[in-house]
Amino acid sequence: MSVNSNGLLYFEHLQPPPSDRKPTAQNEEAASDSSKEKQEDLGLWQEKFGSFLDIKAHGPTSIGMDFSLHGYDHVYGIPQHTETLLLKNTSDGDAYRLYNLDIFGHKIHDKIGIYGSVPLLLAHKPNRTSGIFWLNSSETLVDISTKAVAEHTPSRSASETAKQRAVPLTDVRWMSESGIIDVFLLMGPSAFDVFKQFAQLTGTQALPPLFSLGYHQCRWNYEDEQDVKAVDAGFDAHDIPYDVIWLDIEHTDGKRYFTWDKKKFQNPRKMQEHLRKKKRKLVVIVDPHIKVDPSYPLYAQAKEKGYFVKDRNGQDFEGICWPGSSCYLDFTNPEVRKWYSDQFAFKTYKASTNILFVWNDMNEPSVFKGAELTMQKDAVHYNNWEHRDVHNLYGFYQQMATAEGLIRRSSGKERPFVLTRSFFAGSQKYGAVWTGDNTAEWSYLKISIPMLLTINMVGISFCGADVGGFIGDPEPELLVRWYQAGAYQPFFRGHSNMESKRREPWLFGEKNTQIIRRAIRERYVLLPYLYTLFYRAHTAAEPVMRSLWIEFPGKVETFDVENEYMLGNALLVHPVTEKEAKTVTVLFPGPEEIWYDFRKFKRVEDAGTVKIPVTLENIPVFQRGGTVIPLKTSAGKSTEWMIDISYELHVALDAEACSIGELYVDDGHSFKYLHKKQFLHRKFSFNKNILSSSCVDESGQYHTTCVVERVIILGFGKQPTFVTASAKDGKKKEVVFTYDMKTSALTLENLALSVDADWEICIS
Ligand code: MIG
Repeated sequence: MSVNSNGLLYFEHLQPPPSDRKPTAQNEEAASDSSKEKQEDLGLWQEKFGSFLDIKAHGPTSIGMDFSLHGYDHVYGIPQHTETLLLKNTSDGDAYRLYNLDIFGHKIHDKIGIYGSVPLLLAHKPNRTSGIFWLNSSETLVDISTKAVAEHTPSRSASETAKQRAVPLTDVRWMSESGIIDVFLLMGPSAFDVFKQFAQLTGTQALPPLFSLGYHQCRWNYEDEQDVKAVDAGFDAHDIPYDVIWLDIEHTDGKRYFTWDKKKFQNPRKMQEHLRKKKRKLVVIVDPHIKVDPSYPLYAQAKEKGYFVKDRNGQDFEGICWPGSSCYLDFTNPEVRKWYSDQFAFKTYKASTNILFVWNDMNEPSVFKGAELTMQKDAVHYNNWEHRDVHNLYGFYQQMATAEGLIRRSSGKERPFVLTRSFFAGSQKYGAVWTGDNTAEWSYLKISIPMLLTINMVGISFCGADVGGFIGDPEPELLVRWYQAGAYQPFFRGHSNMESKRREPWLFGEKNTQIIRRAIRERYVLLPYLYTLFYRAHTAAEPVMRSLWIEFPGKVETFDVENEYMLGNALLVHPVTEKEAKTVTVLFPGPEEIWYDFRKFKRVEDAGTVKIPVTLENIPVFQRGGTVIPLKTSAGKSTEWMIDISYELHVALDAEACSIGELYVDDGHSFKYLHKKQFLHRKFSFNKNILSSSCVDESGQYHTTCVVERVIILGFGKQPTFVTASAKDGKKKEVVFTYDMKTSALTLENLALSVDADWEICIS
């Protein structure tokens, strides 16, 4: 990698405003006057944007720099855009823009920034990954140009002639509106090294409470307590697991967050007690704009304490949002964050209980009638930072304060769950993100995969897209396909717009209900694996959802694949994103890899690109040979109903008839795994016809009565004669088994092997 090889390193020299040019109220008037001459007086100290005037208190500020990536022609990262996984050449179009915006009905294949930004770019060539982290939270543009250059190889001996060959080169140019050049070059050499290096700078994924990996049911809006109860009961009536029901902005008293609409929610505490008995949770929305209303305590207090963002004249910045005239809390101020997090205390947030968790929306921040629907850049934050300097951090800080609030209300004991729409580098420490207002069309289902892969690549594993598509009404087939895709993505929530028709999973006929039920149940059964992956994300910065190239860094054919991905290192997922699909074309990286159908256990015959037949029921998911996946033997009504359900291991053999995998278990909700080391981290390995369970981390201990009940070994070559199981220093006992000649799957039943003890299964 070389820096400034195109000579594009630059920075504005800060200069005192010439006294005759100093921006004043008069000049401002003058500028809004169309007289060109007067406008030029202020030169670069102001800018007009539509009807908005941006006065630059510090004058012109901008910085930029270029990087050349030698040998690379695949670059990724810098979310969030509705774009392909592989970043495109920008030389004949728009640059990628990083500027958090609320764009309702955003278009597909657009380089304008939406909602969140992470200024991390990754570059990959065979077996080598590098990263560039441009730490700047002002509006940023990234230009990318990939080309082939001639490389001259001098002759090594008299007999050899000098050679010319074409090698790829990618130039990346970063430009930011303000701030300093603060850039980190992450040298890998592997993608996993880059993830670790980035995590050292920005933190790792917070370990989610287990319930939040279940299915979430959301809508704008669930109307009232009766509606909530009825939807909750609908899940039981249709035997569909779910963990969380959500309340959007209409649950509040006039969009005053932390309050309840007294007519629709007369007894929110009782409603939560009802959900608690069902072992389920509630998530409510809490937006950052605060209604201008002196009788609203939150507004009155924040006003009095000076906690709002100011306009350039030092008054509280006022914008229009859901509640009408609103002020915006200045989350960049640590004192404001502390105060805000105190608002989540049970005694302060009336009728909130410990099953209530939080959703932060509109935190780009969204300002109706603002320039590009956001806050003016010349608004002023804590310590006199202009909004232009910190824009992309606004949502990050709100989520930080919210997560701290939820931790603090539990006296530091419980893990928070906070979903945010806006994000920045490091948001992974505070919870989950989603991709905002997508549309109920096939193309949005398709683009959600590269969008989520990109977000995962920059540290934020816990992300998802609204299942079904937020805007509009999905045809039933699309809804079904979206559930099947979402079931194998990190954050799994169905959500729909106010104008959309109701969309609870049982409203589309018995057949579709059944298929959706099956997809959600597959998700619940898979949770031990998913939770283990989140533990790896939390402790080792490994993304949960991975583009193929991350797992197969030497295989060029995987570098631009964005219609399938790996969930951890063991599952290959290829969601169906075409209407009326009869087949999907799956790329199975090979040839040394072996792949098995995750549900039918049968080995995939050929490597490479294979046409797999599908029906509406199928989710094309494949297990990689050499891996062990822990599952539950069945699903329950919610994650909490499943605590005692036993485990099942899927042991998929590789070419050497070996495999290896892990299981992480803890109480699923507290910080005891951290402070009291109450967890289990187990390893399962299969070698020479022996499957053994051992401990990965001796420092952790956790008691569970759960057992491993069933083991399915995929790709077992022959019918065994005898199978025994033994605890490390205990008695051997014979195991009941069945062998399926057609699939070569060997099933061992009624094992009752402790999860928290060492044991061995020998097959002869
Ligand atoms: O502009 O709170 O993306 O999920 O339902 C609409 C109402 C405001 C936008 C969010 C969407 C949410 C909606 N919000």
